[in-house]
Amino acid sequence: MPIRIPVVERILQANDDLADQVRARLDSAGLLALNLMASPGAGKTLLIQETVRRLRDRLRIGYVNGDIATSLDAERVAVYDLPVVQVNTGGDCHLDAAMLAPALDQLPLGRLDLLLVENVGNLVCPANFRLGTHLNVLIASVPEGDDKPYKYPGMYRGVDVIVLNKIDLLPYIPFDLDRFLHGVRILNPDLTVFQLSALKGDGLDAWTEWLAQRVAAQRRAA
Ligand SMILES: Nc1nc2c(ncn2[C@@H]2O[C@H](COP(=O)(O)OP(=O)(O)O)[C@@H](O)[C@H]2O)c(=O)[nH]1
Ligand SMILES: [Mg+2]
Repeated sequence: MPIRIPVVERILQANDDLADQVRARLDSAGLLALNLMASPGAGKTLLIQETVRRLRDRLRIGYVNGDIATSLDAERVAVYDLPVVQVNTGGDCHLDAAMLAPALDQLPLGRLDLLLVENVGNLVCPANFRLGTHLNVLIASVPEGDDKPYKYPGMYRGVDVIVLNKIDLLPYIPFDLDRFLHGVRILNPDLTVFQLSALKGDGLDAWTEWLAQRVAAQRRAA
C-alpha cells in the first residue's frame, strides 16, 4: 500500500479556510485591509508611518505588525495614536491567517476605514500564506537591485500593487528602472506600480490619494 502524506497542501488549505473567515470579518466591517510585504529594510514601516501621517485626518487607520520577536516597528507607528497590535511569530518568517485572526479581536474593526498589516520582512514565505486582506502590496526598494522580480517571481506574481521605494537613491546606486519594470510586467502585466521615496516624500501623494480612493470604493461596496 502506498503511503500518502499530503502535509503541505493541508496546511495551506487550512490557512485558506481561515483567510476566508478573516475576509468575511473585514468585509462585514466595511474596511479595506492591506498586506504589506517586502524584504527586511525595504521601508515598510517608514512608508506606513508616512501613510498614517498623511491620511489620519481623513481615515481611521489601524495597524498590525508582524515581527519575529520585537515590537520596535509597532512602537514607531503607535506614536500616531492609532489602534496598534503586535503579532510575534516566534521565529516564523511570515504571518498567516491564524495569526491575524486573534489580532483582529484586539481592534475596533467597525470603527476603522483602513487596516495596514506589515508582514515579516521576507520575499519568499509571506507569498505562500493568504491573510484574507483585500490587497497584497509589495514594497521593493532601489538598494535591493533591479533583478528582484526575476529572482522572486512567486512574490512579484502574487501581488496587486508594487511600491518602488527609495527612489531618492537612484543617482547613487546602479539600478536599471526599465529592467526592473520589465521584470514586473512579464510576471504581472496589469500591476499598479508607484515610485516614491518614503524618506524624502517624492511620489507619496500619488500613493496616498490612490489608497484613499480604494478605501472610498470599499466603503461604497460594503
Ligand atoms: N534613502 C531612503 N531610506 C529609506 C527610505 N525609506 C526607508 N528608508 C530607510 O531604510 C531603513 C529601513 O526602513 P524600515 O521602515 O525600518 O524598513 P522595514 O524593515 O521594511 O520596515 C531605515 O533606515 C529607513 O530610514 C527612502 O525612501 N529612502
Ligand atoms: Mg518594519
